Amino acid sequence: MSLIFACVDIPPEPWVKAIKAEIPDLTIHLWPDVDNPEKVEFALLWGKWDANLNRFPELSALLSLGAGVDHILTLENRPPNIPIIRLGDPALRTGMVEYVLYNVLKFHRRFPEYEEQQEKSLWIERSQTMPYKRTVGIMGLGSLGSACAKTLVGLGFDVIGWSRRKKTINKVGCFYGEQGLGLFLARSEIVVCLLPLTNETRGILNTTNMQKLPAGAFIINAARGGHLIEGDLLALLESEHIAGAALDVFETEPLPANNPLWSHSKVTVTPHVAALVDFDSAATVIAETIRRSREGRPLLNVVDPVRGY
Ligand code: NDP
Ligand code: OXD
Repeated sequence: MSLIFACVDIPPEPWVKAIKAEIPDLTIHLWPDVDNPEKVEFALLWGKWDANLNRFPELSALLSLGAGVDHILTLENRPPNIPIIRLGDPALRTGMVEYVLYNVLKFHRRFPEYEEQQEKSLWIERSQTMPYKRTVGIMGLGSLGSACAKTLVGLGFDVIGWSRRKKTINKVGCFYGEQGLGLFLARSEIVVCLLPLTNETRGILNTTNMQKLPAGAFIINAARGGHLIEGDLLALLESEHIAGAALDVFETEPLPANNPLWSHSKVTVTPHVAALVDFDSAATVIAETIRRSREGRPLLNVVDPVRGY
């Protein structure tokens, strides 16, 4: 039994070590070096690449090295009918809550304005808004979105959320479906995108939708670059309808040096690091998938390829 590690730009050594510590008898091949393709049962995948997985006739699961699976669903030669597993690493929730909290508090407490003042040695006291008077809207109430929503509720924010299906989360105003989107956006003073990238959600942060946000709203995108139309955001920052943005993900990554977002005074750029996996906890989750598959037990975190997440 073996696993093929096929992750673009990810150094394999720490992964091999962490997974082998969990399952010592698992052979791990590094793409493209495989002597016995017919023995490969699992593929651990990340990034955009053109590898043909049909080389492995005995594949029994495609495992994502991250929570997102858009990179697997868009693989040109994806073998059909093989379960796709998203990474349910608890470290991702921790990291995402920290990233979202940091940026929500930054915008809520007007830190971009104080940073600008400091550059000019200006001592100006700005008004402070109580968190219960600040509405934070979370797009996507899944594993990451609901963890962020609950943390923000704990700090006293007025939290609303938007999902595909109806949801109930204590103290979170839940909107859902296309019919709920407009009402959700109209109230979101700080909007956080934590949606998966699917045919339905691609380009969702466009001019039409961002114009529905209250004037002076802030955008936090920690999901996928494909959710946000960068040109639309730049125009709305220019018109001051959007007051600022924290962006962790981009249509093209790494973000090209000549992209205007890098130097925009109202935009904070981070290099897709909002939530990073932890080798040890991720390896435990990966090993659990492999054991379940070997033992014929139901797999966890299985993706619905039609739904796209
Ligand atoms: P989940 O699959 O747990 O949750 C997805 C949520 O989005 C669900 O609430 C789902 O609704 C909602 N959703 C999906 N499609 C729609 C739609 N068409 N309309 C409204 N709501 C929709 O995902 P995670 O929380 O684990 O992760 C979200 C994304 O975050 C990942 O797909 C990945 O792209 C990104 N990510 C980014 C990281 C980073 O470092 N920047 C790190 C980790 C993840 P419902 O509840 O009704 O099903
Ligand atoms: C993920 C990511 O999907 O890091 O886990 O983007």
